[in-house]
Amino acid sequence: MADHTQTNLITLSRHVLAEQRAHKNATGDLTLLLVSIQLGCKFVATCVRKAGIVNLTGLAGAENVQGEAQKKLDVLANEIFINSLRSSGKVAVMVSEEDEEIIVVGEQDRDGEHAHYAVVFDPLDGSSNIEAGVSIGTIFGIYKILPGSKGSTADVLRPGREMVAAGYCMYGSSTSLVMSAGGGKVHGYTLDTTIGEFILTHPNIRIPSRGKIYSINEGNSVYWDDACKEYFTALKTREVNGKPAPYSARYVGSMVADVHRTILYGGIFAYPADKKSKSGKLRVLYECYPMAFLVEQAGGRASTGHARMLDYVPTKIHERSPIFLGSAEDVADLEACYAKLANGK
Ligand code: P6P
Repeated sequence: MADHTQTNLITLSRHVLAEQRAHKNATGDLTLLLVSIQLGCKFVATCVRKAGIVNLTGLAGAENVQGEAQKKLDVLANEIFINSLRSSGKVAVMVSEEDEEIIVVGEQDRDGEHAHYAVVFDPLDGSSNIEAGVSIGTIFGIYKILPGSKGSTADVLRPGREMVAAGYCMYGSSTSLVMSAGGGKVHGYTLDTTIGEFILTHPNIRIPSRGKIYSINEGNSVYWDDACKEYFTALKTREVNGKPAPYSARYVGSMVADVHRTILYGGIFAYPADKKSKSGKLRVLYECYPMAFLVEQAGGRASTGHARMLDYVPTKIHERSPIFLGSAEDVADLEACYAKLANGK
């Protein structure tokens, strides 16, 4: 919790405003949008915290577009974010993991030409872990809509490098919001529930150039391609000065938790394409892109294995992609394995 003897708390709202002032021609629209997203995260955090008590973890009976049983918290989180984004007046179009089609915001909910953002989000990623009390999270990415657009899929079927901001909120032992609006700056905020504010706790996060941890679901190793097999075997059998020096394995199975640890400690997180998941499992728009954006802004690297993740252009809003992200040197080593495979060596 924030030290209340401190009389100069840097809240998320204050910090985002201060960052905005550094951009002379800033309209303040992105600031207000990020503040709306912050409200959604606070609201979802309270729902997650009380889920076990008020039996929110049970199945909602419905199924989401992925054909997965939708849990009550998923439904709640989705509605909360749609409402907080719509009420900001800054959003023209949204894509949610929980909705098959894009959500075009009605004119009555737009603040004129200030409604110039497209937001893609996974309202509650990792929700299959809810009952186990494992950290879960919200992931979001923000584009400026194309000139003259009224809000359509064209505003989001674009390279992730065109995003203007991205972030995630992890509902774990504490509630941590990590986000970036570019400029090589990634900041982390922790929710102080006693005052209901996110407090700046991790300014200017930088990911180590190389780590000592790898994070992948080894249960899928029978399905891996040769590049993955070569790379991860090398991490487990590596030696330093003739002595074994393997990387440690850490895998939560909740992307927000695994990526948060990777950003803070370094190393590599991977969800590859394999014989079972031909395009990988994670979704381009609202899982791969926001995390790749954050990792790059923090000085790391994010790849499909063959190319920069943020250069990929999706053709469908729920498209999947393989993804490898983390410390720049670790991801570069992984890409070298794919390059060898591609060159038939
Ligand atoms: P697997 C959670 O269901 C999720 O979408 C991500 O949060 C996580 O990284 C991945 O799937 C885990 O998938 O196949 O390892 O259980």
